[in-house]
Amino acid sequence: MENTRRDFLKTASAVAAAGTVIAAPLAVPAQAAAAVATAGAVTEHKLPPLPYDYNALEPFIDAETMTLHHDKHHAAYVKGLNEAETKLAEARASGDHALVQHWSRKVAFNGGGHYLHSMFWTIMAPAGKGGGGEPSGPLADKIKEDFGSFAAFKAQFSAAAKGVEGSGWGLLHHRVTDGRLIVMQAENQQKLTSWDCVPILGVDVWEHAYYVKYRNDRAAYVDAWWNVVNWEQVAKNYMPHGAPSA
Ligand code: MN3
Repeated sequence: MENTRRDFLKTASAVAAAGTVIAAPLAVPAQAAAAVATAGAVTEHKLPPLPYDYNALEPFIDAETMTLHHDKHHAAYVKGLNEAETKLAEARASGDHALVQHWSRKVAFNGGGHYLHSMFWTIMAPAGKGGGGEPSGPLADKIKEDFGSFAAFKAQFSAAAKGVEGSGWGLLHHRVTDGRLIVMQAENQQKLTSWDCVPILGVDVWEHAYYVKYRNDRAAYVDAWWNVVNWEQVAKNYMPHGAPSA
């Protein structure tokens, strides 16, 4: 115990000493630059490939929409997230707190976009080849328990998705605090979130998700979208969290 404490103190003083040296910019500029880079280390996010062809979800979601949505829109969120995290690290390192707030907002928006789109591609599959139908197993049981029936869940989820004000998402969450499944809306990519909720299913209701084929008829798009829901993947998204222990 005493040794550990002594080692810690020794390490701490070594760090303090190193900090003193690094703080002298003219003496060791290379180390100073390295210290800043370490403090702001960021992960590079990458656009995940679509798990199927662009036209695989036809006729319910058209190839042109899928191409633009994945290659342009999702790619822009990934780019925006990488930029925002880099700028945020720079703002923190320079102590510019006004910019910390600005880039934090950009991280939340673009990070939300990257996360939700990454999930969105995987919870869809070609109709009749993994897409459509109803869930089975523990997820089906839980939907019945929390909503009364699959039809009741579907009606509630559809209403939430169709009713999003402006751009956003209809989402099915697993609430980790009590294990319940709940339907919520999200505005943009990150607003109206609840901290104890993990999304396991979502439908993008931004106009870019449906306007090419469905024009202004969001309701028709949402109704058609059920034909390509990949329930096997949704069940996988649900299972890691599991039911809370009684
Ligand atoms: Mn989108």
